[in-house]
Amino acid sequence: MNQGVIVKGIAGFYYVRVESGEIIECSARGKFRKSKLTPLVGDRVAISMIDETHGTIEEIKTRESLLIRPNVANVNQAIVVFALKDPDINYTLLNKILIVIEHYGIDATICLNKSDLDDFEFEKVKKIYKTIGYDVLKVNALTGEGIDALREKLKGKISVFAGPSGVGKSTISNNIQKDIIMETGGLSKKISRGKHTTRHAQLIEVSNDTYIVDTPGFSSIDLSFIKADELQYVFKEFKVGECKFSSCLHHKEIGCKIKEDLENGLIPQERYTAYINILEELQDNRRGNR
Ligand SMILES: Nc1nc2c(ncn2[C@@H]2O[C@H](COP(=O)(O)OP(=O)(O)O)[C@@H](O)[C@H]2O)c(=O)[nH]1
Ligand SMILES: [Mg+2]
Ligand SMILES: [Zn+2]
Repeated sequence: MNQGVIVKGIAGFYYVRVESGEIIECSARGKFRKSKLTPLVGDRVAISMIDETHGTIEEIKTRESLLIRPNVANVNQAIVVFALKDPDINYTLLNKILIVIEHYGIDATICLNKSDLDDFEFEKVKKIYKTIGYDVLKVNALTGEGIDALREKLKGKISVFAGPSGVGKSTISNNIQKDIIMETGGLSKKISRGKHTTRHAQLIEVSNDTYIVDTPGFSSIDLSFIKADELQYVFKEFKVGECKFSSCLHHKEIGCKIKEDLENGLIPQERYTAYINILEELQDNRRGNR
């Protein structure tokens, strides 16, 4: 049996990249349909071969994560792209994206592009987000500066890019792919997209066992699926277990450990402010929905 990863799916066919580097066109065993388990791009699978280029998916490995939009399994990390300038960083959006990523249980790396336009904002972002455990990279997608460090972060993982439009996601992604093609002497196989098929996400192989998802994730950030009293758990710098009040929202309560951490500089003020703003937004939504 061959092991591989589904890099594309179209109309009931799945394209599985196997260990030899070949792409095998596969159909799935009927048992998956019966158990309502649909193979997804990103799934790690075991296949049996029908002939040299065709196979059958026999087994789908347990998924480590599952994104809904784009619908991709086993994404390990999100590269959250913002521009240092043009457009300016929208911190509310950055925090909301990080919340969604935490909710999915995948890692996040913050990638700040357009380093040529600014050298002041980067230190500010780094100070806030490195403190709380996110890696913060600086790149210039036009010159390729910083792209090597980003490529290093991608190694051995399935990564999705996220961020608002105009920040340089496509330019970064192209830059990464361009270098890959040069590395492999033009052998990199880009799978052509069928002209009349629905647009599905696919994986682009950038080096051995290293993939990027071809469409950006988290395009619209709707946090209404998070309950107000659960928001605290997706702020990873909040040591919520240490707050002595079990139902504390760390807002107006007196003697709260989170607010103590804030005063002692263990939680950045910007993050606490974001927490309060989003908390009130979630509470308002609930009231509005009644
Ligand atoms: N000055 C500068 N412009 C950049 C850089 N990277 C991308 N751009 C420009 O920013 C604009 C938006 O880039 P694009 O990749 O389409 O952004 P996307 O919407 O996030 O995919 C384009 O005009 C790019 O040429 C950079 O590092 N520096
Ligand atoms: Mg784009
Ligand atoms: Zn508290």
